[in-house]
Amino acid sequence: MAELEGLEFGKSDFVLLDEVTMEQFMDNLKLSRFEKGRIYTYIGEVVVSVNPYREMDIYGKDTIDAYRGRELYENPPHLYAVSDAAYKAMKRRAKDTCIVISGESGAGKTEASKHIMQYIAAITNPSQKAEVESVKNVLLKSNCVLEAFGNAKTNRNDNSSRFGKYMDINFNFNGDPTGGHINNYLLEKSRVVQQHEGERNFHSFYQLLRGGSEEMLKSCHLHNDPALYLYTREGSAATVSSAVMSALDAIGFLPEEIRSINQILASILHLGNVSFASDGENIKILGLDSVKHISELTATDPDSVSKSLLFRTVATGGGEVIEKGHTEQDACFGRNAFAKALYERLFGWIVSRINGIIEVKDYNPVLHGKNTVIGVLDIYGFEIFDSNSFEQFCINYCNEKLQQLFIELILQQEQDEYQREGITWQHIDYFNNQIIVGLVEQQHKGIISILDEACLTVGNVTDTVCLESMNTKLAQHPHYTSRKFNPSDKSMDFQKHFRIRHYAGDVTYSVDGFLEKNKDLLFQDFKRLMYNRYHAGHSPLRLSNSFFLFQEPYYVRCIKPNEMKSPVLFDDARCEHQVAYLGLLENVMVRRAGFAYRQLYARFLQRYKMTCEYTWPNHLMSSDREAVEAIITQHGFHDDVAYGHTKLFVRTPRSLFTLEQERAALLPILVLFLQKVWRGAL
Ligand code: AOV
Ligand code: MG
Repeated sequence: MAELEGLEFGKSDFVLLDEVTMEQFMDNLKLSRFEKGRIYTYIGEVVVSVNPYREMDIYGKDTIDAYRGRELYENPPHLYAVSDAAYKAMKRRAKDTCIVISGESGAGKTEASKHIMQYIAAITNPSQKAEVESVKNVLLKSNCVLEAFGNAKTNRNDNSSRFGKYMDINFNFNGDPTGGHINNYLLEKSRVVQQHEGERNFHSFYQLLRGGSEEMLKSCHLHNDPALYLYTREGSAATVSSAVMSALDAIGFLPEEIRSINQILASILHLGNVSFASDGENIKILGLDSVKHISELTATDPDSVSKSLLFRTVATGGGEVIEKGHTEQDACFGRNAFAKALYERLFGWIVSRINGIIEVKDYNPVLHGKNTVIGVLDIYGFEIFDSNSFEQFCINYCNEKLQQLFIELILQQEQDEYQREGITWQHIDYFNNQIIVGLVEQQHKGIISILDEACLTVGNVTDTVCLESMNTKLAQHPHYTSRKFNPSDKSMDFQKHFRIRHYAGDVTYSVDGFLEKNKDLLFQDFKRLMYNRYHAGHSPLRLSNSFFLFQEPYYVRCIKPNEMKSPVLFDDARCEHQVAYLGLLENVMVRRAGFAYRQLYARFLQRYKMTCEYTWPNHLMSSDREAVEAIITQHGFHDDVAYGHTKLFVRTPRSLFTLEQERAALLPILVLFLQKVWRGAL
């Protein structure tokens, strides 16, 4: 528990509250912490972070130095302390760790992930080896590129992540980064062709138009005004940086690759400007110049481009293949689908290219020791808009799943372990959102199964028919409703809407386009990612529960203080709502009654036996447990521990810290001793 801050900053760990009530929690969060510029507070090892919406002077080199190698409770709460804890755990125990960042859209997840990466980069490679420096450089710069292509302004966040990101950093036995891997999940590609009012397309388009050199724009037949292109017309032109081009260069993209990226972006913009007119019978292309540019930029024949925009190839009953003319509506749909697919592949290619550059090469476990990993998970946050579609459904499901993992690990497993170990324990109740996860993913009855079934059904199954099927199958579900069950609710349409009571709030979804989007191949990947619980290998199944069996997770829980992006406003109701649905109060209760540290008797003994005369070098007691009791008694920590069937439980980290210090002080003496033994002096 962090104790070094003065009393004026309240409790730096919510576990220390006099009473665990919502009132005390909120007072501490708002009055003692946020309003005094203390944006981080702990619940044990979990960091609660409130977005300050202003530059904070807490990320400089001095701060990094203050946290380097220190224990959590030695300094005021900070992301750096948790990053250091994850790093130390990985290094000391050769264990993979991960940092999971959650919170709603605009709560500060992506910023947190960047600070974490920066910290890890800053504290590693003290000997400045060139190859390690270059890996670190690529890892840091890749954020800038991923944000350019995967982030956009939404109504909730000016720099909103429109994809999920899980970044692995690999370390050698020295604890220096040797490489990494980025997994990206479900890019919101519909944004390429359409944005909500007040929102923008991906940053990359504006960066190209506003930041590209005159020569480059000319070669792509572009003008620098986003208003000239259908796909960027809606979004106002905010200031853009051209940092992305230099980042691509610094990462190692070749000049011709950068040129190709620009050409694909330009082709997408030109595609948007192709429109169609119908004479009643056939349709024709308006904007042949755009077609010409596309064909030049993609090195294809203009006639083939036109043809692919106007016709589709269909198989007849007799096995023949014929070309069928599009209707005007089909043609627009096809054009948009093409633009989305192009962008999606471009994004996928950029990520795999970065991965190719940073993948761990020539690693020999025999020579270099075990290769360990720290993962940083930064997904798109829970979001509710005026109109919510399939994309929001996926994003919110993803958040629901993350909350479920948090509950399982922090609230459930912790309590299960006390029970298993025979530790006296007052059970804490909490809301388990498994029921909502089930509503979405349950086999046969869940929403995804219903959608899959509809997609497989031959014949004219429409989104509305699918909604009816959901209404029938989910009528009894307490977290599902639709107009059918709520005839008086005029905010919902019979044919169109259903509502899910999510852990973070009610969201009304419109089923328009659900089936089409569900068929999408990328979504299939996303589903596998979420579903598969037993895959132990590398991505793309990182969010599955088995993930946590192999990695030790650390949590950052981000809170958005207000909807205005204001640095001074703390909206009590909105914040309290987030604290409630994130389960933070329950987290405090479990933690408070709980124990910060636990270890198997044998392992504890192995590490600390040198600190006690009765256990060094070997003990003569009848069990390891008794030997551990001897260590604890000698240090006077008896009141701070509980003895389980197989493990020792330590309440506060301070006791452990004392033991660690003593061990560290004794180590040089021990080394001298051993050297003498080896030399035969003793
Ligand atoms: P998100 O990742 O949680 O939303 P961001 O990390 O993008 O949210 O944060 C939103 C904005 O809040 C940033 O662009 C900054 O202006 C500000 N901000 C966040 N954290 C800090 C900080 N520590 N210091 C200063 N400003 C901060 V989303 O990706 O939309 O779910 O999908
Ligand atoms: Mg983000």
